[in-house]
This record gives sequence, C-alpha cells and structure tokens, in this order.
Amino acid sequence: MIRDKKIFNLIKKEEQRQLIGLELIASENYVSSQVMEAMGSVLTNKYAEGLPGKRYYGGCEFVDEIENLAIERLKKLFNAQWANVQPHSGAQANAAVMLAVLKPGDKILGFDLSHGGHLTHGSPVNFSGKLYQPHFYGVNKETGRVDYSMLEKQALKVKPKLIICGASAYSRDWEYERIRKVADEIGALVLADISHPAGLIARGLLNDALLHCHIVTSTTHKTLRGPRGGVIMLGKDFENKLGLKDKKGNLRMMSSILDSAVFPGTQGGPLEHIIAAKAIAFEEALSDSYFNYCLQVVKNAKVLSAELTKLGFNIISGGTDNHSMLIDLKNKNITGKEAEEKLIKAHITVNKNMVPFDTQPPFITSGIRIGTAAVTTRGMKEKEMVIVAQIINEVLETNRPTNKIISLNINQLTNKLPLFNG
Ligand code: DSN
Repeated sequence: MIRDKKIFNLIKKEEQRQLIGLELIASENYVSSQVMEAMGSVLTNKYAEGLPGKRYYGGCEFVDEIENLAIERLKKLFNAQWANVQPHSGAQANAAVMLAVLKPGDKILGFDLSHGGHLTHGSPVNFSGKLYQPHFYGVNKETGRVDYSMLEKQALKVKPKLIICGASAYSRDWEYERIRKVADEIGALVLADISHPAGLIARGLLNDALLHCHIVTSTTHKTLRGPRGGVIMLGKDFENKLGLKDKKGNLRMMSSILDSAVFPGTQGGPLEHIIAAKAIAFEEALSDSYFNYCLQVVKNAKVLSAELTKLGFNIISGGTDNHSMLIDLKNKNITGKEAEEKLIKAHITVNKNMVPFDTQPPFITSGIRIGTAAVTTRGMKEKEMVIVAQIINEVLETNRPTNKIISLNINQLTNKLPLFNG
C-alpha cells in the first residue's frame, strides 16, 4: 500500500503544534503513550455489538476481557455500582440517558448554555432541546455562581422529569445534595454530567456526584486524561427501579435500561480500541502520581486565576475550585474572538466563550475559557502559571507586534516538556 504522506505530514505538523504551543483549552489534555498505543491497535478491526458475554459477533473473548476490565476499573475509580464504557462521547452518553429515562416531549431542566452549560443539556439546536421540552437555570448575576434558589423555583414550577447538573464552563463545585433534595420533592431524576471535573471528583478533590445523583455521565478525555470518549455510571444504591416492565412483566433495572439505550438505542458497535485505552487511563487514574497530578491541576488553576485577577482580568465568580476559569473581557475592550485570535498567534490556545448575560453572539463572545489540565500534564507548576498570566496579559493588552518574541518565550517554556506523560 502507498503510504499516505499527505495525512502523515499533517499529523506530524499537528504533533509539532502541540509540542511547541501552550494548550490552555479547558477540555483538552495529553494522553500517556500506552493510552495512545491502545487506540492505534488491532482492536479497531473488531465488531462487538452487545455487552461482554452477550455479543452478536463471534471472536469476542479478548475484547470481552478488556471491556470487563474497563468497567471494573471505572467502578473502582468512582466507587460506582454500575458502569457502561461504550458511549463514543459525552454527547452520546447524554443521548443514551435521555432515551432511557424520558419520552419525547418530557420536560428537562438544565444549566443554561450561555451561563456555562452544555449543548446536550437542552439547547434548542441540539437533540436534547428538540426532542424534549427544555427549561433552564443559570448563575446569579452578582456572584457568578449557580443560583440554586432559581434552580429550586424552576424545578417546583416546571416539574421536569430530569434535572441536569454539570457544565463546560463553570469554575465552581456543585451542590449535588441540594439538587437531589428538590428533585425528590417533585419525583425527578438527577443527571450529573461531570465531563470536565471527572478526574478531580474521582480523586476526592471535589464533591462526589455519585453520592447524590441518580445517573452520572462523563467524557474520558478531559481531566480524566484518557482517550476521547464517554461513560455512564450509577452511584451506590441508585439501581432504582423505574417502574418499566419487560415482556414477562418483571420490573426492569435502571442499569439494564441504560445498557439498552446505549446499544441498540443510540449506538452500533463499540470502539474496543478506545475501550482498551479507557481501561488503561482508569488504571492510571487510580495511581498516586495521578492524584498528585490532580492536586497540581487545582493549584495551578488557583495561581493562574489569582495572577490574572492581579492583572485586572475579571474571572467569573472571582476564582476557581477546579481546573478551569471563565474570563469576562468586557473591561479589556476586546471580544473573545479577538482574544482567541491574538493568543493563537503567540502559540497559546484558548477558546472564546460566552460569559453569563453576554451581549455578544456565540461566534464573537465577551469571554475566553482557560484550563490547566493539559499544561499540568506537560509538567508546569505554580512558577510557570505566573509567567503564563503575564504573557496572556502582554498579548491581550498590547498592540505592539510582540507576538514573535512572545511565541519564542512560549516555545522555550513548552519545548523542553515532553508531549507524552509516562
Ligand atoms: N466541547 C467540550 C468542551 O470544550 O467543553 C464540551 O463538549
């Protein structure tokens, strides 16, 4: 076969971009070499529709063992009662949960996308807002934190069947217990989408969603530092019966309804090469070195947020409890789009992001979102965060053509740090 030089040259260029750049996109990270190796393995050749031990294809004895290991390791990591590791992404995991517990037209209550929520939590442009009837809660304008009284009021008024918590641009911890309390009052289920802070929750640095929420979904590639993918979990004692019956009239368990909603409900064959890589990442996340990594991610985020605040940047909610922060740039007279473009010229990657009560459209925005998961994997600590804050300030505050010098500084900072951990 003729080697596809075009594609491999582009992959090489992307590797170089990742090597020399400063990756501050809050949802990205760098996987270990063994996670990478599993993703490029012969497992990609295998069809395995169904679950371990119950497949629709022959020859699944080894992928069965792999998938069982992934499930067991994930359950251990989160102290979960049950897990499905097949969702191809976080969006797929959320789609499966909604298919499992809702009927078209049912009401859902999610965190407003423009306040930091996610498309799959009821946005009108997403299946969740098209198939179901979405309602929203947001943050308090003064504090920038989730307005739990608003959430409670909305829940009591709307009586949704599902309350969704979790976010993609929110730097504070969640009060899961409080959300569960109001859900119990109205007989709603609670779904926590912990995609962003999953690793920090697993290692006990943030409140545990699995203790209070009926169903928990996550991606595996953000703070969890695994391959691109999704998972669904049930916390202990949440194997609730939903009142649904099988053909023999027996009550069906939540786990079985969720399994069926993943396959055949929303997906076909599972990606066993990705599931193997997930299993490796879960084992890595159980290690002491990953725990220390999580501690450093949070320390780095706190230092970066404090340094940016000193330089006059407005961090929504005044700081961070996790790996991320959302910066409102209105006082800097620059839009999110302009900031993203200026920073990329200096080899710093961030994403423009709506801020709560934004007056700019989503393609422009008034803010940027920053996270420390990736740079911490590269080995950066508090000292580097001080430098990063100064460089961001210099890029955004000046109109001088300093970007070349700045990108050289960034490259010096990143070049010596390996792309693969472990
Ligand atoms: N795109 C992801 C993020 O950046 O947070 C969420 O899907």
